[in-house]
Amino acid sequence: MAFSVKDLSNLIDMAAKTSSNEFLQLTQICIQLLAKESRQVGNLRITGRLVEVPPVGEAIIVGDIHGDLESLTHILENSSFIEKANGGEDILLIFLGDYGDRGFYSPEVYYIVLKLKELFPQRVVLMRGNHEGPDDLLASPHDLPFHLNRKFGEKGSEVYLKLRELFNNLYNAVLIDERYILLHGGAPSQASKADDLAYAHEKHPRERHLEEILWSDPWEGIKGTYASPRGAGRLFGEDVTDRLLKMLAVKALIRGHEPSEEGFKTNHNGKVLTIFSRRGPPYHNDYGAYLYLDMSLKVEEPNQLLQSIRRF
Ligand SMILES: [Mn+2]
Repeated sequence: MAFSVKDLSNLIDMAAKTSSNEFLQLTQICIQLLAKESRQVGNLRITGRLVEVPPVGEAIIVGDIHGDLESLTHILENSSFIEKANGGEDILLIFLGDYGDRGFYSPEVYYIVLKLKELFPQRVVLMRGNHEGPDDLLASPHDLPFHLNRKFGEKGSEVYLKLRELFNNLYNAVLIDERYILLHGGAPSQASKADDLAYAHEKHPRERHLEEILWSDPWEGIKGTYASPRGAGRLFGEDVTDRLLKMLAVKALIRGHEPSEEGFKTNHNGKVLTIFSRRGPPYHNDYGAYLYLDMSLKVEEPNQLLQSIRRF
């Protein structure tokens, strides 16, 4: 199926008009795609739910969307992802998780994201956020089921259960070799090897890696970790960041999870970059941001990431 950039509006149209059956089918296709992704998929090396990417080509990195269709549309249009992927360019579209909840267009956002995965399976990487958590650790308020019922009527519950199945197949983390580690919330403070990230979902809840990956936040001026006001995950200090970066032989941590007025912020002397890609209520940020990254660029110092930010 050939797709041109002009078809972005078609895609939005399809999302508006989708039936519950079509949505269910699309979700099932993506569950199967994700479940069978292992070892080598295109340029990607897959271990458990960790993706390793060689530092070549370009990557568009998208933070929390939370049902904000306008911001998602802006990013797709502005980055020309569909056009470039169709043209065979070496480009990845990586989502840091939190697709739904707290936004009216949560079903439509899911539809577009999943459709892109179906169309470009080797170029779209879907990570897990705390709003796609495991059964015992789901974010609250969780209004996705409400929006699915609004859109699909009584079939909304069936669609919701299918999406819950999808959550369990999303990725815990993405490692861009020698450059960056990407995950939704924060550094798993007890991790001692890459496999602790790759298999965090299998070790949950015996070990806290997955909880911290999905829920934690960086904090200044502390050593180790402290209890988080979120009630899950931890606040982690620069020493925890340093340990993770050293363990994975990368220079910076890229994550979403926290709204920031400018759409992005840095912590721990630039070694943690937060990207938040949705705008407006119920959050207080006037700007959203995403990253357009040339992966081949060697990282001399973590702050150079700021040049790759696209704010809107
Ligand atoms: Mn989050």
